[in-house]
Amino acid sequence: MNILIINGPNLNMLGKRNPTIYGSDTLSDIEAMCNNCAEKHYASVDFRQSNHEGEIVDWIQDSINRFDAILINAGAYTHTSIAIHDALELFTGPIVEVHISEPNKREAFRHVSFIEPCAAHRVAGHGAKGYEMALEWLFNQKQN
Ligand code: CA2
Repeated sequence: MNILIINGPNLNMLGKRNPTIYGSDTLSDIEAMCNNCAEKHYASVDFRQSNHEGEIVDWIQDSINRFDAILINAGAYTHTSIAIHDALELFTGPIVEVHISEPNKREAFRHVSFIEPCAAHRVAGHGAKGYEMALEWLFNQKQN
């Protein structure tokens, strides 16, 4: 199983600011955690981050027929991007939406997700560990 992991804007700042909301793990720590988890399941992950909406749309389009699943933390684009929503609709494999915090328990403008209608599963509010939980969910699907 080959999984594309997409991280949206500002997630490159993880572990460097706002530890009370997002914890102290850096994005590199999360990448290492995802690689370890995938290895245990004889799977591979391609872990990426971008601050640019169009680049994320390009990655999703290019992932069609190249990846079995997408795990996405679209950051603030979660709440604004119809373009990312439309690109995800083209992908036929499972999509998992991940958030470090629980946006539904924060400001009202974070309560809308344009990713959610495209996702087979959502993990939010579990910190960096949520990425591992999302991967484990995907691996369990494969067995069912
Ligand atoms: O909880 C999440 O994972 C979010 O996707 C994070 C986004 C936020 O806009 C979403 O509502 C929820 C923000 C990521 C910004 O990450 C930072 C990390 C450290 C310092 C500053 C920003």
